[in-house]
Amino acid sequence: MIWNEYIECADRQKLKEIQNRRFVKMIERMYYNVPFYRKKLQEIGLEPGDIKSIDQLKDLPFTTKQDLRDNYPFGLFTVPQSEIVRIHASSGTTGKPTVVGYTRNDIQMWSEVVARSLTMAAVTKNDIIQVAYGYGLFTGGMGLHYGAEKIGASVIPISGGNTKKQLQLMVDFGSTVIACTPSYAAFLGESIEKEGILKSDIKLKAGIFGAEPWTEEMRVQVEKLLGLKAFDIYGLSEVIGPGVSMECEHQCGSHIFEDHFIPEIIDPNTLEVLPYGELGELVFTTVTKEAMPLLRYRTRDLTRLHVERCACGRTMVRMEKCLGRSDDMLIIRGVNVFPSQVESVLLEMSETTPHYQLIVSRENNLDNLEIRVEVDDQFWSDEIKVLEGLKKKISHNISSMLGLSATIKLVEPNTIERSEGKAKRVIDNRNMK
Ligand code: DLL
Repeated sequence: MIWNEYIECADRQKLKEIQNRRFVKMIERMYYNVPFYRKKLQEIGLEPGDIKSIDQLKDLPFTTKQDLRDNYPFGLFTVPQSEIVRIHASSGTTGKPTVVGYTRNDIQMWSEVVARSLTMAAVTKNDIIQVAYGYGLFTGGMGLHYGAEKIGASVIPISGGNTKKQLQLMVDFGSTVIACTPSYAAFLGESIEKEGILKSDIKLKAGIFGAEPWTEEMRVQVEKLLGLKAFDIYGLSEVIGPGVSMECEHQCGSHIFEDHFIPEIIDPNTLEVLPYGELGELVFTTVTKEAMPLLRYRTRDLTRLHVERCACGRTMVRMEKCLGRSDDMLIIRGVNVFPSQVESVLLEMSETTPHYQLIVSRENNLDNLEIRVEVDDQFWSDEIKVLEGLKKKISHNISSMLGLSATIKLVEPNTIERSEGKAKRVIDNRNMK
């Protein structure tokens, strides 16, 4: 068990003092070592000595993914290459990957926050954890791996995919914890029966799910399929990887490890900081990272923050489940649509599975949203009337949730491609024309 009661349950004023001290040092490191940050601060007439408290964050410039790309590959590193012990990168769908470097201390800090995260899910050295996030440039596999090792749990570094083997080892080794994306967890769950495995042979007690948005309805599904308690873990490579925040047993938002990562919520249009409780874009400033500290990094993730003390005793700010990324938000005939809203509707109905896709097209200048919904085995029917009835029901539920009509296309069980990592929920054909 790894947790830091002194920090995680600290009085908020005390926490702020720690943050301030670390923040001042970080600004200095950035200013003197990274031309990009020096220029940004000089542009607003600030020198390191002028910055004394995180209360000044609101007046400092943002950093964006584009800034990371412009400084590709190592332009934002504050230490010489000889101090870098690891390099990860996020693939990105367009353009150059986003590169992240780690010093030895960064790796230690990362292992610590992941270990604290796993402790929230009651993982101990007596657990056997199957890490089914991808190992490689993606931070999921290695991130969970190091954190679990720090706790002393037995790690199975199986990486993503190879579902048959996953299930076989899960049974043979008696895995008690699984770490993977929620969409892959759903796939693993539905494969149990198909592989002829008895649910009673599976010993899982906790799932550490993240790397993509998922809903409360999805939680219920995966918990049922795998017989475990599902926890949400959040993070992004630019900030560190998984372990930026994590849900405790009370599951009322994910606690952000604020001694390392300082969150703000901004209005993505005006860029003004919003008060606790309001929905907006999450922004992070790192205060302890050595190799690649970030100043007000815009994540594009939309959520709310809450500061009231949690029943677990932790005082660190909690973030709600992400609604989605602002770049995943579809605007269809003027209406904002997040895949997670569609997921909520579909999973509230027992006839459908957690596998769906949103396909957007444009005909005669009019947007059309088609939702491909996979029907549960038990409900699939050869009778057109039955399927038509189901289609109508989904269509009605979707339009009352979204305020938008969508074309529903029911597809047979097991026809939507399963993902081993992050699920691809949206196909937008509008720009391709
Ligand atoms: O996905 C790191 C990670 C690995 C987190 C394993 C959790 C578990 P990236 O590939 O850089 O890093 O993608 C980061 O994924 O900005 C969010 O949009 C999304 N994301 C990550 N965790 C969650 C979550 C990893 N729990 C991007 N809920 C982030 C919703 C999430 N979205």
